Amino acid sequence: MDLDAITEYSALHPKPSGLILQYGTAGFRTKAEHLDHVMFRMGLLAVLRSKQTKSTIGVMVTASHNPEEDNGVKLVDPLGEMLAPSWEEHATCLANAEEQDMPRVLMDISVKAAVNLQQDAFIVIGRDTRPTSEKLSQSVIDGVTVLEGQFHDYGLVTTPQLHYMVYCRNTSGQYGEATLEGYYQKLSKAFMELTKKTLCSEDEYRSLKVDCANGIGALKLKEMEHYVSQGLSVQLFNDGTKGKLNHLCGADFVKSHQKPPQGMEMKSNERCCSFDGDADRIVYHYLDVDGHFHLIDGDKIATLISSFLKELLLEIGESLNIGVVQTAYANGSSTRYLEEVMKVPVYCTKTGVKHLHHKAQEFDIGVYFEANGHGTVLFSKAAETKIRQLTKELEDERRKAAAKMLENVIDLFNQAAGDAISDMLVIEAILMLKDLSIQQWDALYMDLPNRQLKVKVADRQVISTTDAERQVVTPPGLQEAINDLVKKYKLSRAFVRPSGTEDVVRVYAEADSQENADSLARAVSLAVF
Ligand code: NG1
Ligand code: ZN
Repeated sequence: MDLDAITEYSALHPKPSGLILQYGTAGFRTKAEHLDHVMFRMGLLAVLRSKQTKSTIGVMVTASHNPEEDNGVKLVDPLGEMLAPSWEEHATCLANAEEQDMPRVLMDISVKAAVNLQQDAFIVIGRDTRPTSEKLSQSVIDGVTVLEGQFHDYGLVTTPQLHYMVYCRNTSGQYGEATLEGYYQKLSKAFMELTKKTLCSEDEYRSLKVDCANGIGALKLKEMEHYVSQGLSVQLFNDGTKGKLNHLCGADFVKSHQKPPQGMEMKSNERCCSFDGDADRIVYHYLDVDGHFHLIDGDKIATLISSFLKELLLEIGESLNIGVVQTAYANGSSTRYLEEVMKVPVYCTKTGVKHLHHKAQEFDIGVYFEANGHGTVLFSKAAETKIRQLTKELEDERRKAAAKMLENVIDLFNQAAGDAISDMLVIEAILMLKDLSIQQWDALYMDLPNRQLKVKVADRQVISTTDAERQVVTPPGLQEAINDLVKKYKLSRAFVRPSGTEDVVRVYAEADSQENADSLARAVSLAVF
């Protein structure tokens, strides 16, 4: 390691003294102007991680659904998954080291993590459409170069596209080709195969309105459009040509305000969806004939997908186990429907996709979605091999066709990360195949009215939780206070937890009516103070 060169380059990306940042649930995220040194240092860290794992590592510059003025960075581990927890700690140490200490901290990490500095390193870099992203990704590249890592800059890509590239490169191209063309080809081939014999050919089923949050999703959907245009016609709104990123639109806005996005013309009963700013989340929505807004969130997406997969398995006659993974934010009605009506086992993990992803890996088929629309389906290697084998071996035509369908579903899901484009294509295919309208899908179960609030407190870390964040441990007395409030309402549930991405405590409540959910959420917020 050339410490002089590191010191010299680091001086071009100086750390504002005293600034402390945390590698949180989604990496580092804050105002873009505070991030230059973090980007440079994450370039350095990615090289160490790549040397240690002898694999390609990804660096994505994005702040997802956060305001346009923010930015962020996260590292992507070899199989496209989130950075390992011990390296999150290294990331935090490195980002917070004062200028003069940084080279030493870097050395310490490489010793602690037993990094062989002679090993080659390869980094892939991607960024979203924020005005600050290009310059910040250049700072990442500076960090990579000073440690003599090789790199490929994919430029503008969605977060899940970068995860896909990392996964492809570390599986010798078996998963797919590590190019955008490879990504579009793989997904569109699976989608077209799946939908070529669909029941319905009416235009109504083939057209979908997409709110792109004025983000990267718009650019990438435009690139992809012609690959799938025979099966699906997408009409893009909030494509970034006029509005501001994530402002009054996008999946996060729609989910948290339970309102239609601005900038989208919605007629009654038209099928619409919203991506978030880096296109790893998706929610669906529509207006009914009375003009009422209906949100179809990650929970209902998980339900649609798992019921489709269960039926396919039944048809194939193969007993692979399916598990659905949710967080405490999952609507109580969805959990009840999955367990009691669909009879699939449901598990609850802490918030943050890495926890859900990890749990979903325990099943032959692991379906995971956060209520906010971030999720995917994972197939174990054994299950995938079995299904591919069945498509060749089965003689019964119906069973064979079902196995082929499942094979295409495997190819259509992004196995590395939740992906709005891939999820959208899966959902569209299922709706076409089942001849389901958005209203019929919505009617699977009725969401319990719910409310999410944010509370600003002096130190959010005084709140600690257990039981997948559903119970408060500290401060003492708070859980009892919540229990007493919950008892006052019917069909009610409430919990609080410190956010991993914002300096707030989040409050969630559900109850038998919107008024009651609102009132419970407000009462719990007051108990938090
Ligand atoms: P925090 O800020 O920890 O609640 C939010 C989302 C998570 C996840 C992360 C990363 C909610 C309630 N929380 O985390 O689900 O998506 O951001 O983007 O939606
Ligand atoms: Zn996102």
